[in-house]
Amino acid sequence: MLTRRTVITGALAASASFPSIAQAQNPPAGGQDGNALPRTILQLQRRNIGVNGKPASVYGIRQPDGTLGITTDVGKPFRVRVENGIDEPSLIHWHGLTPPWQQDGVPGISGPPIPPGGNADYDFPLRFGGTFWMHSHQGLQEQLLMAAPLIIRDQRDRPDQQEIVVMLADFSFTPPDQIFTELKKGGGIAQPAAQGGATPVSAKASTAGMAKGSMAGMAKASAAAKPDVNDVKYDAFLANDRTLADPEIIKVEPGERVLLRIINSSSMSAYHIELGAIEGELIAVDGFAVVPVKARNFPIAVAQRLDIRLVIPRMPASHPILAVLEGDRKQTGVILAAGNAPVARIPELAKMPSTALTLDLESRLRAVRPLIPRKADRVHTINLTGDMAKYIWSLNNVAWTPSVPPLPIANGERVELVMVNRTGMPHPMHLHGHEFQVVEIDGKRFSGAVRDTVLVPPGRRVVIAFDANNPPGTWAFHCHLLYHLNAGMFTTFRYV
Ligand SMILES: [Cu+2]
Repeated sequence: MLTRRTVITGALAASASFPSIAQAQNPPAGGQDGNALPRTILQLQRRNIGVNGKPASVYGIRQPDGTLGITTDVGKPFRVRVENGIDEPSLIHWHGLTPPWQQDGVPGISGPPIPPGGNADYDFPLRFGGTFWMHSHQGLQEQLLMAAPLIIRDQRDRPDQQEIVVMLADFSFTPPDQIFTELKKGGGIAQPAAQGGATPVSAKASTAGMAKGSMAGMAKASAAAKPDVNDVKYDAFLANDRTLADPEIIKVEPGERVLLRIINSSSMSAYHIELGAIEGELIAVDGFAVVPVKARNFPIAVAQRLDIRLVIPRMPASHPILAVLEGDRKQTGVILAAGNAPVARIPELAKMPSTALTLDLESRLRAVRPLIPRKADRVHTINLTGDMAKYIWSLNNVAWTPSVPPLPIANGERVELVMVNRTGMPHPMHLHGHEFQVVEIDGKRFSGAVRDTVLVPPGRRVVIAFDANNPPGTWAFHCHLLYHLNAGMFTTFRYV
């Protein structure tokens, strides 16, 4: 049976077998700096935050001046030095960007992790702008908030709007390796009844109860009838490191335009973004423009981003921007304070439990710049598989180890990935190094969003297309739920 230890040691063994990649990192300091932009230093650090009135030691990715992450401009090179200031190896993935494969930040795939006290340099062109993020791909560090915004401004960004980044995270006082051990033992998991082997659980059976459920109905519903989400019981949900007991309060001007850049950096948690009385305009997902969609709430799966334009009403008022955990009442958020209105305390529980995320919005999204229509040169079918009871997660029934052969792709091909979720849980699937387009949901073709992470709910079939335009190398493809990834729901593509 696959254990976390075998995955981790396997990854280390794999990185040890890639000595040539070490040379791709740490080029001579200043070797190519010349007159070009200076390198932005990003320090991997321990830092302390307060959660539920208690101190918490977490990680952070900060510039020497304290700035979390990076804000830069499209067209500039991404010239960064990562300095590892923590006491274990680490490596940072630039989620959604398209660097050369050795700079993609996946330990054992792109290169070795950076040892404590070491550093690595990155330098590649930024092909597009938008809302991205960075996070550790090493072990379970992401659960300890080793993540930060990565914002690339472009011509879409109007000078007359205030930009507000909202970074969502799930937090536990339990150490991440203990969370994983308990998941493997079945502790703390809402176990669906009678789910033995890798048997598909009917999506309709597991979500219909929630969709229809009143609170009373929910309370009576058996575990099997609840949506199979939220298998980790978190202590808190954070928006910009804070809970609603002490939320970030952001000054805005009545009548002003705001661009919300919402980043779901949670390890395991998806949300419904609730804008309250304000109607927002969704203009991009995962950094890529979509035909605008107006609504007061929007779903966001793990690792996804939403760019939402708002116009603040002219009356002085405070406007909570909330993220309600899917299938639950727990919520987090920030408060936009316009004018001199009092800021009301927002409870940490919503009045009603929310539903599990669906593909309703995904199926309505349309890319502003879709891929050029073209027949696929290569199609890979990837069944999302697993065993909830043993907490083994896999692709095509193979839990990843470094000896799993990569799936082939070739330069210049149009590749389609047919993802079929044969488990009872939703999986947000992420492809590294290539933006993709959602082109089919359950047999219906359409010109959907261009993005880097797409949710595949239980029982559903989602097809994505991408151009194999970032050779050579080996690229990760995985479920972005941290403990699913850690359990083996991961594979690679390799240019052949
Ligand atoms: Cu998953």
